Amino acid sequence: YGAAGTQKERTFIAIKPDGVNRGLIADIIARFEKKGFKLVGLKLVHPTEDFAAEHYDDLKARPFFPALVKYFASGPVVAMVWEGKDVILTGRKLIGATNPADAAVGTIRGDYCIIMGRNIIHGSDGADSAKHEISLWFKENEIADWESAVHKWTY
Ligand code: RTP
Repeated sequence: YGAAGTQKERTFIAIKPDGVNRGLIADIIARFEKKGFKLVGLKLVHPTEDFAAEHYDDLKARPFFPALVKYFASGPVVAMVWEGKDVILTGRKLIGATNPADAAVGTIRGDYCIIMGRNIIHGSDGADSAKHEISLWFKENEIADWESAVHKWTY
């Protein structure tokens, strides 16, 4: 379940504190929804610095790591799990390049931010990190199963 390469592929997406603070939650969710992906996990969390450091553990040797941890723990974050075919890679395309100055117009970062240190959104960069990040942020029973939903209730 959640396996890369299938329609059940899953990725972890987080709207960072600046994205939340600037009122971009609905717009960002709308972009993923309109693309056709399924939202299967969603919560608003204010990460501690320890948790932020764990999330960005692979970057701990980088000079910008302390600033990154402070930024990521500076306010509530919208943590999400999105599902669909190729959602990891396509999600990264919707997000745009890490440096907003290089992000194409029409991408989330290309449209809404200017600098690398305030780039409003995170997305898993591969199957392994997606799996790791989803398990770090979500318990098994916090992930919704759309197949069991009663679709006839929507018209
Ligand atoms: P993310 O993990 O947040 O989706 O970003 P990414 O894969 O596009 O970029 P990554 O290299 O993993 O870096 C993680 C976040 O660290 C901040 N950063 N600052 N030189 C810098 O000041 C610098 N480089 C990276 C960004 O917030 C980046 O998203």
